[in-house]
Amino acid sequence: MIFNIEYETMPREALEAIQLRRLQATLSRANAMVPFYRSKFKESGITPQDIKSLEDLRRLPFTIKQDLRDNYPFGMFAVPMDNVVRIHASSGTTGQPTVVGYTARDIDTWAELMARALTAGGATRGDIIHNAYGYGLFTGGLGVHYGAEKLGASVIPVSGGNTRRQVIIMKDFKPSILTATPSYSLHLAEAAEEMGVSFKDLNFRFGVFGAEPWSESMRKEIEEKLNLKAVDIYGLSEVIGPGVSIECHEAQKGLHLFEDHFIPEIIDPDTGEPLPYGETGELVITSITKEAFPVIRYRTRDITSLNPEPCICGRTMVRMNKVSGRTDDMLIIRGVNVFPSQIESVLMEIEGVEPHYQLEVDRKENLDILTVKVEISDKTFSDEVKELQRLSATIESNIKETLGVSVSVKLAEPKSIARSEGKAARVIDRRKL
Ligand code: DLL
Repeated sequence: MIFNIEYETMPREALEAIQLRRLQATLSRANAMVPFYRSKFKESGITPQDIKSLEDLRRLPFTIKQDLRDNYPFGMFAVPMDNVVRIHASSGTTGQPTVVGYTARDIDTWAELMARALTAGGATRGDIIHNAYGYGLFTGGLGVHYGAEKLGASVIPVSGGNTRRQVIIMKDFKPSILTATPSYSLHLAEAAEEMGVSFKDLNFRFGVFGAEPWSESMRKEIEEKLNLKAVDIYGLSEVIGPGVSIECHEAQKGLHLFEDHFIPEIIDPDTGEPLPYGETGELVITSITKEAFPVIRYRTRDITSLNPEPCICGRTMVRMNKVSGRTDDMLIIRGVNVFPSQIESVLMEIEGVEPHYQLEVDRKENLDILTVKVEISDKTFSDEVKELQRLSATIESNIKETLGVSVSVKLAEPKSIARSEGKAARVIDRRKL
């Protein structure tokens, strides 16, 4: 570790003192510069000066995605526009895009965080990073890119897409680290196989996968198919982009959250009440060093829990468990709550099934119907009809047993489900059409 090791292994008391100081400065700036925060604070009868301890943070109101949309595009910026050097935006697939800005110092902070993240994942200066996160308004590509350069590694800015060319680059340049969404990494593996390139002959040591939920079983699948160690990275554009938290390569268990820049809380998504360490709920983040776009008690909608136990790697920062999904991706099927990643977990444990699936939700006669469409392997595809019926029945009963929900299963031909070049679209909810 070469970056700010003193923060990552700091005793809690010292860390909290830094957090409080940075929080107070952020609140004052937000209050002075962002009309939205000023009126929110006023409404709740709180001034930044009232926040005298980290516990006081709970007295502040939440910020939600709709607040960012209401202030589209630049209304939440806390610096004059001539201090903003970069703008990113979310894709807006679930409504109006949210727009975020960075000062030159923010870009530097982000690069430093990503360098720390890559270091925790196991990267060093000598590594060659094949960066297949999309470059553009999405924060994945440029986020990894700046971090890799800050670290001194060599980055290949290949972005997403043009998959066959990526395989040739992997073969010829011999990168040692792959950065991509988990779903795109499987697409790369498939393309390589079609081109007669084996990951066993490539040089990858590990991969840094994130930007979408992926289960532990998917991790196993990726590690096997790509012949590398897979670590999970988390982030969101509203908070900074990738680099909010990452697993260390030593433990691969829980994502260390960079608490010198972000204060995490877990709340009950229904009541907004804070939950203690260990309990699962919605992650809320307050940024404490961002200049252009600070967020105060931002409700991420991501479901996870926090673990304060020290890690075998030596970092003392709190760990987030793997995000199981977003509150708005949760399917409620006849009263049962299901996350796509839970279905994924069950599917990946079944022989003959490929890691490509889609969930279709319909409503018939006032009943929710969930259809799990999953690809089968070439070998299974040539099996007798009776065998396929048995496989279908096994999937249905395993899902029913594990998640308590009845689904109907459609076995799909190999390579028939659309591949993603970024975040996979796992759910088609026709109830919303
Ligand atoms: O996805 C930033 C990112 C880029 C993270 C590359 C990691 C790697 P957004 O496009 O704003 O930013 O989407 C953020 O994606 O609120 C989560 O719902 C989801 N997400 C991100 N990382 C993970 C992860 C980027 N490791 C939204 N596991 C977040 C599960 C994730 N979900």
